[in-house]
Amino acid sequence: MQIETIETTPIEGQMPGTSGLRKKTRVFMEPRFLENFIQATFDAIGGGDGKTLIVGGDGRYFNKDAIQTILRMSAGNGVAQVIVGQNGILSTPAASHLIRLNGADGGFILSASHNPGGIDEDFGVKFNAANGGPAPEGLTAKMFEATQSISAYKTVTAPDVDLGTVGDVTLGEMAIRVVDPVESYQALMAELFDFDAIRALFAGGFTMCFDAMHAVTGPYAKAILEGTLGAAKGTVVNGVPLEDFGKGHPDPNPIWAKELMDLMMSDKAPDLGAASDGDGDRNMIVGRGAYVTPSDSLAILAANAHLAPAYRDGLAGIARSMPTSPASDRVAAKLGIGSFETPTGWKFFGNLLDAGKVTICGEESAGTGSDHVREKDGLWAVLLWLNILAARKRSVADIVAQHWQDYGRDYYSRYDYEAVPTDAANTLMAHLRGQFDDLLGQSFGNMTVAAADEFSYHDPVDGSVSQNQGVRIRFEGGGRAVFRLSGTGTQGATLRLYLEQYSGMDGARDLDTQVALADVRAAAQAICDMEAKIGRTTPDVIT
Ligand code: VG1
Ligand code: CO
Repeated sequence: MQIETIETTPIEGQMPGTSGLRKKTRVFMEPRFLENFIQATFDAIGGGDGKTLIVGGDGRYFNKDAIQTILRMSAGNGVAQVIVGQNGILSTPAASHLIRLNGADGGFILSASHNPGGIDEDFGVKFNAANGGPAPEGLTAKMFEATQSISAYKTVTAPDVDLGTVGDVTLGEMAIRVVDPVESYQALMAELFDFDAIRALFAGGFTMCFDAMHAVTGPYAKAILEGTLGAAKGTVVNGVPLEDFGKGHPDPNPIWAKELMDLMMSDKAPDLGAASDGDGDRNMIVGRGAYVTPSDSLAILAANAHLAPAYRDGLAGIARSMPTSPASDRVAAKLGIGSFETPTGWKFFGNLLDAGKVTICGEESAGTGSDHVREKDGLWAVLLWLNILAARKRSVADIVAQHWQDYGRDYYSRYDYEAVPTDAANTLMAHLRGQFDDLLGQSFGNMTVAAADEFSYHDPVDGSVSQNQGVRIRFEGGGRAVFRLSGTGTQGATLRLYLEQYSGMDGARDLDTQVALADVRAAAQAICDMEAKIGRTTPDVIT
């Protein structure tokens, strides 16, 4: 098969964000857009010669076409072998596992995660490295550089490869192995958790609703929860992946998984409610009448992880992204293990996990994971919760309440302001950055500023420094506001305002979250001069 070199010119805007390159689907479908980015990735990793890659995606619109392009370009770039999920399906954590299991050189994951899918919605490409984790900043910088100087890409002319059947095929000299997307992931979960105990839990009448949101976790959740663990048929809802996710936002939070939330707050609620996102790396956990914030979930999972076989010997350490509440820090302190604060995005956990400094990581955006892969893992979090519930034989609400009693409560909420004109968002951030010194000791309503700065991360493993990772304002009395601009949006800027208030050990633990955060919210909005800078204070989404 003849390798073809096709001339091209750089296309603007191919800088990967928090989690890969994410754009409107129609942008990805423009001539050479995907090709340029894929070739730039090959160029950044020193070419494809002799390499083994994993390829798969979350099944959204354009997934199959993009995979065929990537297969042809892999053959054009001399790749030796590609392992691809049947019908092009792989969840992000399953792809991470396949990279590690097969000693692959990396992998392409096609997904815009929690963003909606469809021809008029969003698409994305992530490249994960040989450790199974998202490309670190050094690599994404190289990829971006390559997009700016690209002059040609390599491909082959060939008909589409049949990805519908598990087995081995070839594309020219390149071997392609089509694998069941669930099989090896399920085997890994069976190693980590006490499946017998979870089976006994379900056999004893425990009920659950898992909302796969018409996204990639449907087949995984059905096989594991209903198939292997004996959960009742119908436990998994919206379990068939659709190209447009049934026109929903596959984002597992109380807003976009509202049906599940309503069920869990009703008198028909099962014992556990859970949901995952487009590509299967996020999770939402709700008990009967009790929503668990992702920051609390991380802390509770860390505090109870020893109840699952994989973590029986304890944790090496815990890492959380900076905007995530410090609830997990308190657990680390009690356990006498290290705690780390990283910038937003899973790529920053990779070094800590590889170096064995941490075992469990999490983000406020509903991402939790461990050293079993190098991605956050939605179903893993659900299974760890199930394992803990099976061991402790208490309700989710009880476990959360007990945790707050032992550690105090971190009230937490995130406000998202979407499609803000980019200039206005930048002006607001500049305004914040310009007043750090003046803010110290100033009062806004009931809140007095104790510290104000911008987060820079010094990676303790490789010494790299990542600047401008978000503005932090700490208030006296345990309040905090964090401001940052999203790196996953596809329209204008998304301003994220993260609010938290610690109850202390003796404070009220049963307040309504928004009531508990009213003072810190008012102070935060005053400090950034929100109304004047972006023309509104009411967010699009509150989680
Ligand atoms: C968001 C979240 C971040 C998460 C990222 C990718 O980024 O805040 O915590 O890691 O999405 O998640 P941002 O820059 O928009 O705030 V997903 O499920 O794409 O893989
Ligand atoms: Co995701």
